[in-house]
Amino acid sequence: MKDHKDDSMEPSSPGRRRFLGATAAVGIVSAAGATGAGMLVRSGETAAASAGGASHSVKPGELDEYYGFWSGGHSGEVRIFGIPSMRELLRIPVFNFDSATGWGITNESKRVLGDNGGFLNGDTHHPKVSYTDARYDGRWCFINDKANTRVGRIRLDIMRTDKIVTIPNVQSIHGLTLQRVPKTERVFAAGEMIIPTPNDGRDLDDPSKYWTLMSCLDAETMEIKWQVIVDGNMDNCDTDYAGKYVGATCYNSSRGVTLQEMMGPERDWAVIFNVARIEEAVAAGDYFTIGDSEIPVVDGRGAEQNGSKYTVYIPIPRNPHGFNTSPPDGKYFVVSGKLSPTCTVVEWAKVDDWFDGKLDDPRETVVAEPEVGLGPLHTTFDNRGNAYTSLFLDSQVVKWNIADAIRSYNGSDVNYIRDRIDVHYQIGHLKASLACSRDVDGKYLSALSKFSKDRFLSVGPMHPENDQLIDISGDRMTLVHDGPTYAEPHDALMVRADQLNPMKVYKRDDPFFAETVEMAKADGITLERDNKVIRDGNKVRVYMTSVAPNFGMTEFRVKQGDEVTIVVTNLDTIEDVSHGFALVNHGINFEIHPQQTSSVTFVADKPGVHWYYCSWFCHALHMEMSGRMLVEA
Ligand code: CUK
Ligand code: CUA
Repeated sequence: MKDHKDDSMEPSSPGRRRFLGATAAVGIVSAAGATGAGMLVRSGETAAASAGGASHSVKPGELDEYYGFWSGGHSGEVRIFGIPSMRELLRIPVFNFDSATGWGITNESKRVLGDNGGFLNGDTHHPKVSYTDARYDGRWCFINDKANTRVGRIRLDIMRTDKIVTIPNVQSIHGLTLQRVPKTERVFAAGEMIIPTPNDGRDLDDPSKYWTLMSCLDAETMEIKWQVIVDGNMDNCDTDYAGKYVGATCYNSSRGVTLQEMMGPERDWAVIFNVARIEEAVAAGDYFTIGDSEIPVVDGRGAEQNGSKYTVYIPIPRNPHGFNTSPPDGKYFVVSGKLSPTCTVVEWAKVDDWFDGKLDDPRETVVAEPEVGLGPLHTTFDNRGNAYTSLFLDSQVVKWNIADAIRSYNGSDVNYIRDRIDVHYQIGHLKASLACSRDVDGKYLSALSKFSKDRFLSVGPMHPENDQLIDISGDRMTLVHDGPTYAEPHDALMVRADQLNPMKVYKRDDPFFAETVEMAKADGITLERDNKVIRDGNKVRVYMTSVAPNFGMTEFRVKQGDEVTIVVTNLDTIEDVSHGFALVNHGINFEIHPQQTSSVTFVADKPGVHWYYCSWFCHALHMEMSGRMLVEA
């Protein structure tokens, strides 16, 4: 019944056909052996069909139990959903231009975008919310940009991006993860594409000299503390629950530059970084630098000898993907085979043993390797010892028991597969509620399907992605919601509603617009009171307030060619009474939330009358909330 219209895993290579020929049978056999006839593959259950339980329904006017943080993929944004209703609550622009909020237009957002404000695109994959003692602490959400090699940080009190950093010496930040214990002081960003180092025109034709690096950022300052150069590339990554390690998958251990080459090896690896040893090396000056960059780079290469002082390379079958540490104690991590029907379970304590010199072979850290199905990508967890793995090729989520998988690996004849459910279709990431934290509760699982095909009305050749919600609280998984989404969520996480405490109105001393406040001070302006035009040569600064339904200034006069900065301070004190400032025919529109100051700078190059108006519906007289910019020729 599954119609895999997509073959994008590998369209035409004989390599994949060989692989499927060899392993499809294995996957099917293991599955059939697991749950018995009639229980194995179930058709998708709809919300209506499963409405009997209905604990997941959120009635109009009721609030959700969780905030869901969704990556927006190549839209460059991060989205917030209410879970379990799957209602979209907010889109937070990060690397993208956003017409509604003025992200990329205002001076405040341009300061965050920095030199890369010129790029109007990003590709967000892995949102991660900061921790204290492996519990969400509501400070920040970090997010990678695969397209332009950046890391962004969202302040969760105002739900706006406050820092963006470009990572040097690498191309494509794909994996992103955070230190959990004692709290998030470090952010880890895994470089994916391999390039010459420095990438200045040398070694173009010699991929044996292409490398990538793991980068560690200071979560508070967002400065890059150090990098580690590795063999192969990296894609997904995660940390332990002890603050000691970060690890990443590598799907290209052969350092290939073509698909065929990347599919060559029978085994690639997960590479684990020993953070304390790396930081000791940096402190001792045992590092080098690359090109113009001053970032300390520690040498973590040496896959043939299983790693270096700082790294260990654990062999994992066939183009591994997904790297997830099991809650609530962080005892294991699970890596998927992607082109192997297996998941590999590694015990973090055995990684300790490796670095303590107690093991001869990195594979001794592996405690289980269950067969789960075809195209395993990512794994998430409940609070009852079960893992849930997404199967891209099978379009399923498979639930399996970790302890039984370990028993099976040790030779016991036990069935570790607990359940399977169809998802629609071609699932990438999945994430259970609170599954990256000690508070894991085993209630809901989001399944981020790449194709929706027949699930919704047709909207042309491209269909929405389908983010499904699955109730995992019982023995059997139940599909409870289809959530069509726009390009293209890769990863999501759920934070309990009480774990976040967003502000209702801005504080007047908020750092987000502190520089603008400084500028006003230098002009002798009190933003909370003054409506004034300051001329400074051909630079004109227009300060105005807003209180629904009035701008403090309904006209101002400038000369053609003036560089005009408009600063609007919203004096409304009630949450949700936001105003917008749109200047007609100037490409300008931005948000000013209660007690916020926002500004924009442009050249008034067109003589005449130019109306500005409030773009955020705020009052019965919202239409009348407007004014004129008079530009003298
Ligand atoms: S990657 Cu997209 S499905 Cu960027 Cu986390 Cu696996
Ligand atoms: Cu102010 Cu609409």
